Amino acid sequence: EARRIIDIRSKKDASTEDPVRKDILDGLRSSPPTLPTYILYDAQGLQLFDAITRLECYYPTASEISILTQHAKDLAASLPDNSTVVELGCGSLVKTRLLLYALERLRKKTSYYALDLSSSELKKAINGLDSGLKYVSVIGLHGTYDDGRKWLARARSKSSGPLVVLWLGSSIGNLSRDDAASFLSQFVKESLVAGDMFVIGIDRRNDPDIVWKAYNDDLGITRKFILNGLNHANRHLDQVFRLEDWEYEGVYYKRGGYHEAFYIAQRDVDMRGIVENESGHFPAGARIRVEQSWKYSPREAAILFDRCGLFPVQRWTDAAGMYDLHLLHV
Ligand code: AVJ
Repeated sequence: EARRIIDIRSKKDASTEDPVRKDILDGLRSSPPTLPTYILYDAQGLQLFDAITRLECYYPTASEISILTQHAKDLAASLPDNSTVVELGCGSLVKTRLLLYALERLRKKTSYYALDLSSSELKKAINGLDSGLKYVSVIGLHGTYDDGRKWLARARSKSSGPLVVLWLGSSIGNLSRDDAASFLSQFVKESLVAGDMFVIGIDRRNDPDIVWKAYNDDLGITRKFILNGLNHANRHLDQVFRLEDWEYEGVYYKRGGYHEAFYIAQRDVDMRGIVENESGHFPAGARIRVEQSWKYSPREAAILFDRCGLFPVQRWTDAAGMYDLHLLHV
């Protein structure tokens, strides 16, 4: 019997104008030019990302899995009874299932809501969980982070039970430090109350070579993942990107502590037909940024939480000291 998915996408997505197209064009016109990071996560992109998480070089997933394998029981025990757990970007649920099964073993009644952007991948993920769960209920939420935050605010006003927001995989790294602070603050202010909790997994500022290799694997899976974003963009832009015109490049900025993923023009590319004016012209070597992956030292993470009204409860780290899982309360 299939688990339920609730479509929480905001109405404007259903109107005639295409908001994804607008985001793409806005990004291309800005300087430096960018593409929205979420274009990486269509159904194909989610599958490629899942392949990345199985690469040996992509250590954040392995680190987070090792933390959860060791400490899921502690974490489950630290969450309130009868809580509503909402996960931002649940992906394949390989990691989350460790927590859900720990909650089940502790017989802790929990309503788990898995939010993601692709309903087909979401369906596979939630229906791949053990169908015999008695204490943990599982429901899918189809929408963006923004839709999720608004949904949570409504859930908050309807129920007085504790809310827990789960944000794994160092996805927070895709926001700049300031944007991460605003994003978390907005959740705290609009959707949560005192006693609610956040569980956040964050990659550390590790050895620059190791970080760079995590985003530049020998099999070229990351390259495929990033370049697939152009296929997704093409579905909203009348196929303006010719895939052979673009190549992937990853750069790690050691001082700032972030990795950037770019599309590099392989020859002179003219998209002025669709992006009017000079910003539609990309000479060979020109770059379009699609992703940043910010890393946090434990100190930087503490500063971030402090700015957002989140109080540290506990922190679990992997044996190699490369990754942290934070439990925080509002
Ligand atoms: C899932 C957003 C955390 O930025 O490390 C992996 C995505 N991009 N390889 C990251 C990603 C390239 C990943 N996050």
